[in-house]
Amino acid sequence: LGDIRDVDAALREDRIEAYYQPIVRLDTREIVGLEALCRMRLGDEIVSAARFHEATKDVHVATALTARMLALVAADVRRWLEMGIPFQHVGVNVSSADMHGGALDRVLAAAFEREQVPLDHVIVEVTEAVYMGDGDPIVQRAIEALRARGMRVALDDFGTGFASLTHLLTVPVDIIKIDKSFIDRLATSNASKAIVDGLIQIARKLDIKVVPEGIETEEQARLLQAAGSVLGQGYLFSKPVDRQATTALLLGRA
Ligand code: G
Ligand code: G
Ligand code: MN
Ligand code: NA
Repeated sequence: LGDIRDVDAALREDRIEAYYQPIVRLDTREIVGLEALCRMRLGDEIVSAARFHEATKDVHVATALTARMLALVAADVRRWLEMGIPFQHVGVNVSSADMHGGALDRVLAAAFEREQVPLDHVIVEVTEAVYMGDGDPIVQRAIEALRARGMRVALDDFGTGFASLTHLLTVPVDIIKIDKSFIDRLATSNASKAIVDGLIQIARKLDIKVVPEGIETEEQARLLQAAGSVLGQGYLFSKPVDRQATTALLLGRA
């Protein structure tokens, strides 16, 4: 596993699946969106993306995996829209290879337009590691191109890169996803609490939405709500689940 050949085989044998984790309103726990996460089927086992992350450093594997995920996600969203589910948005994760490939906005637009899914339902999650230092102009242009087509951009794992705040000066983003490491220590570390409170304030003043990630306890949810966060994501609300389970969640029947 984690080997390029394993991911290649999974792609060829149609063993890549899209799982989804809900993003909820902290006050009502209503689902407002989803994050799509790729999984590999291996016999009866479902393997998480963390375990084949190494292979996605290969440009061809990363590109093929993104293409497959986009096709799966776009088809799922079309089904949910056809079912009349008041579905707001889905986040897709993209890799450094995708961002540097030069045509990411076209690839995404083509995938969703093929399923007649309007692009304003799409959020592109760009991980901080993709930025490397201060403002890669290629990444910046890629983000601008996505937004020009009506997609929204989220900075994923926000706070883990040493230039996090600098990005807010140079890159036009719609959403920041506060990294789980800050949420883990929210209730026990004054520094974590201060940083998270500060990020929520900064985001509000910049008209950027925040999604704290990795919420596992009611105490964390309460602290985040008190700090002014409207939304949240984490195991407290739901783990990532397959398409059928996601449909049940969206219909309120889970
Ligand atoms: O879902 P999981 O905990 O396995 O995710 C592990 C890591 O893999 C996370 O950093 C997540 O962002 C990344 N990841 C999950 N799904 C995808 C995907 O479809 N594409 C890319 N590029 N990364 C993904
Ligand atoms: O890097 P990225 O933020 O895309 O990673 C998302 C991954 O984090 C998902 O694969 C998901 O499995 C994992 N995750 C989401 N919520 C929680 C949580 O509450 N606790 C833990 N341990 N992992 C989570
Ligand atoms: Mn993500
Ligand atoms: Na994250």
